[in-house]
Amino acid sequence: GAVSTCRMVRFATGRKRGAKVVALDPRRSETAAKADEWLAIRPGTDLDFMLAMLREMMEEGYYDALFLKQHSNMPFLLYRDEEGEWQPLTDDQGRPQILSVGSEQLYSLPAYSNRNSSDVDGNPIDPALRAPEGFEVDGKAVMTVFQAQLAELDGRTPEWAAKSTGIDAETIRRIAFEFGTTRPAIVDPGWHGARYQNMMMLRRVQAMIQMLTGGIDKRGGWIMSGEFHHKAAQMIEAREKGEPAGPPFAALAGIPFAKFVVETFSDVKNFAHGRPGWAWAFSAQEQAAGREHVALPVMADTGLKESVEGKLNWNGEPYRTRAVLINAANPVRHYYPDTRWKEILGHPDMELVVAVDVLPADTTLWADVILPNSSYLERAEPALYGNGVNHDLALTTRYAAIDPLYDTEETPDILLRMSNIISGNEYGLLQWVEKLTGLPAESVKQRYAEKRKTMPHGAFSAACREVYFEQTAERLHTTPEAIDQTLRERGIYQEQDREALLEHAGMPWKLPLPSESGRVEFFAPLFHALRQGGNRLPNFNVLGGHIAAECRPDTPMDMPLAGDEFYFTYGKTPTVSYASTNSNNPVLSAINHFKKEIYGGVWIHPDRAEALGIRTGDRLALRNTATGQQTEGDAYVTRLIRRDTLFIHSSFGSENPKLTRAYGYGTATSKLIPYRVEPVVAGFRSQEFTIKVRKLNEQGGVA
Ligand SMILES: Nc1nc2c(c(=O)[nH]1)N[C@H]1C(S)=C(S)[C@@H](COP(=O)(O)OP(=O)(O)OC[C@H]3O[C@@H](n4cnc5c(=O)[nH]c(N)nc54)[C@H](O)[C@@H]3O)O[C@H]1N2
Ligand SMILES: Nc1nc2c(c(=O)[nH]1)N[C@H]1C(S)=C(S)[C@@H](COP(=O)(O)OP(=O)(O)OC[C@H]3O[C@@H](n4cnc5c(=O)[nH]c(N)nc54)[C@H](O)[C@@H]3O)O[C@H]1N2
Ligand SMILES: [Mo]
Repeated sequence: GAVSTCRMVRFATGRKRGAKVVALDPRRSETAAKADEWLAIRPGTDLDFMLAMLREMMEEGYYDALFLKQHSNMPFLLYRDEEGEWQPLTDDQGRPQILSVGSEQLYSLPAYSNRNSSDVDGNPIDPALRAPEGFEVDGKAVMTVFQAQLAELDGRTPEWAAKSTGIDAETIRRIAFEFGTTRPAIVDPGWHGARYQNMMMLRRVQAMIQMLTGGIDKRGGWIMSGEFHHKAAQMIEAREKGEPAGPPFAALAGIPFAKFVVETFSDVKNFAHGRPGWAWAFSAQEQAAGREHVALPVMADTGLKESVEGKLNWNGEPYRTRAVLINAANPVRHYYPDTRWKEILGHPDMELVVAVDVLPADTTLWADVILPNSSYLERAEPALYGNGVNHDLALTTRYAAIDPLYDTEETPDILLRMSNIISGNEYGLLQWVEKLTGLPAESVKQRYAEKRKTMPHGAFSAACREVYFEQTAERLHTTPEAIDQTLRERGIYQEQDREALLEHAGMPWKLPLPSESGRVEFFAPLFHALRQGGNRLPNFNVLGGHIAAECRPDTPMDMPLAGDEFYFTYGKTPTVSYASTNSNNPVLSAINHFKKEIYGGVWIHPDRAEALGIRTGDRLALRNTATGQQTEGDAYVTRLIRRDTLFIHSSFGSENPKLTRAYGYGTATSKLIPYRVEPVVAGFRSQEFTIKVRKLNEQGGVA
C-alpha cells in the first residue's frame, strides 16, 4: 500500500521488463492486483513464512556463498555461554575470529571493515561458512554465525510454516527456490512499523533473505538512497582520518545515527530539566519495578500518560508533563487507542496544549491554542534537502506555488518564538540547529535580523533558506542563483547519478556498511548488547528466530475461530495520507465517496458473511474480543479477502465536523486497537487480537 512515487515508478518499470512479482497479503491489495501471484497469507504469520524461506535457502544452498564469506558476519565464530547465550568468539582485543577453509587455525579480523579477505596481519584467508563438526576452543563448542543461524531455524520447515500461514509447503519451497536462484531478486519489506510484536524480527529476517542473494547496492536488488550513501561516505571518511563525524543530521547514517537518536532522548544532559525523555524515565521505572518495559523507547509515546497523570518518578522526584506542543501530528487519530490521547490532552493537570496544523484535525479539537501553519502550497521550505529514497544523489526543496491565503506562520518561526518565550534565549535554538545540521548560527542570526524588519511572517524560515543556499553553493562550487535556476527548471539539483555513486560508494562492495562491523550482520551486535543488558525475551534474539503473533491468548494461529470471529487487518488508502491529512480534499474525497463501499467499508468474505446473514451495506457492530473495545462499520462483501480475516482502510473516522467532507465517513481503526506495544521499540501491536462481528438492524439493535 505504501505509495512512494519513485518506488512505484521503479516497480512499474521492473514489471514491464518482466520481473515476476509475488505478493503476500491477506487481501488482494493494489499491489497484489499487479502481481503474478497473490498469496493470501494468514495475518500475523509472515515471519513463519520468511523463516521457512530462510531455512530452505540456507539448507539448499540458494545463496551467494562468496558474498556471505567476504562481506557478511556469517563466517564469524560464536559459542554458547553457561546461560546458553550466543557470544562472539573474539581475540584479546575484542576482534572477531574466523576459520579459514580447510584449517582449524583461528584468524582475527579487523573489527571494522567491508571485507573478510585478509586477517589483521594481512594474511589472505578464505573464510569458512561452516566450522568442522565438533570444533572446540578452550573446551567450548564453537560454530559460525551461519551454523548458529541454521540451529535457530531448526524445525522451521515449509511444512511447519504451512500450518500457520495457510500457504502449502510446496508453494513455500518453490518460492524459496525461485527467489534464491534468481539474480537479481528483491524483498520489498513493507514500511508500516506496527501490527505485531514480531514485526521488527520480520523486517530483520526479510533483510537476511535479501542478503543471502548478495543483492545489496546492485541493480535490481536493495539499493540505499543517494542521500544515505552521501552521509555514510562522509562518516566513514571521518572515521578513517580519526576525525569526529560531522553534524548528525548531515553526516550520520545507519547504526551510528540510531545510536545518536537514542542518546539524544535518553541522556539527561540534553534536557534543561535534568531528566531523560519521559519514555526513558518510564522504561527505567518499570524495569526497576520488575515489570515489562521497553528497551529502546525512541520517539514512542510510552510513559507520557503516566507522566501527565502523576504516576512517573525520576530519582525519587515526580516527573510531570503539563504542556505539550504538537507539530504536524494528529495523535488522537493516529496513535492507539483514540481514547488514550484524549485522556492525555484532556487531563485536568494538562495546563497547555498547543497544536501547529494546517487543518481542523481531530487533535486540534483538544488544543488550547491552535497555531495555523501555512500549507505546502504556500511555503518555501527552510532548507535544501536530499531527494528522499531516490538512488541518485540530488538536492531538492519546495517553492511556494501561491502566497499564503490566511494569517499563517512558518514552523521554524513558530519554534524560534516558542523557544524565546520559554527560555528567553532565541540564539540557543540556532546553536542547536548548527550543532545538528551544520547551518551556521551566526550567519542565520544576522540574516534573520535583516529580514524581520520587512517580513511580518516567515523571516526566520527565509533566513535559514538563504544561508542554506549559500552554504550549499559553496560546497558545490557554484552560486545560489545557479542552484535556484536548476531547481526551478528541473525540480532537483543532481549531484551524482546512481551508477557513479555505486561505482565508488557501493556498500559493502567499496565501503563498509554503517553497521557495527562494516559487514552485513546476520548476528546483530545491537541485540547482543540489549541481551547482555538483561533483555532476554525472544524479541531480542541476536539471530533470526521465531516469535508468534498472539491474536488469542495461548492459542496458536491455526486453531479455528468462532463463527463470528475474525483476524483484524488494516492498510493505507491510495487517496489519503494516514487518517486525515488529505481526507477533506474535494477531489480526493469525491473519489472516496464514489468508492465508498470499498474504501469506507469493512471487507468480509461472502462465505462467512452469508453464514452471518450479512450483505454489502449492512451496518455491523465490531468488538475486540480481548479488550471489549467496540465500534461500527458498513459491510463490504468481497472474495478479495481471506475467509478468516476482516480488513478496514485505516484512513477514516474523523471526528472533527469542520472536516466537512471526511466527517462521518468510514470506521476509525483506532477505536478497536488497544494500547499494547512490543518490548524493543514500543511498536504498536495493532492487529494482535480478534474481532467479533454482529449485524445491526436499522434501529441499531441486533438483527
Ligand atoms: N488510523 C490510522 N492511524 C495511523 C496510520 C494510519 O494509516 N491510520 N498510520 C500510522 C503511520 S505508518 C504513521 S507514520 C503515523 C503518522 O501519523 P501523523 O504523524 O500524525 O500523520 P500525518 O498525517 O503526517 O500528520 C498529522 C497532522 O499533520 C497535519 N499537517 C499536514 N501538513 C502539515 C503542514 O504542512 N504543517 C503542519 N503544521 N501540519 C500539517 C495534518 O493536518 C494532520 O493533522 O500514523 C500511524 N497511525
Ligand atoms: N496513499 C498513502 N501512501 C502512503 C502513506 C499514506 O498515508 N497514504 N503513508 C506512508 C507511510 S508513513 C507508510 S508507513 C507506508 C505504509 O505502507 P505499507 O507498509 O505498505 O502499509 P499498509 O498500506 O498499511 O499495508 C500494506 C498491506 O498490508 C496488508 N496486511 C495487513 N496485515 C497483514 C499481515 O499480517 N501480513 C501481510 N502479509 N499483509 C498484511 C494490508 O492488507 C495492506 O494491503 O505508506 C506510505 N505511503
Ligand atoms: Mo509510517
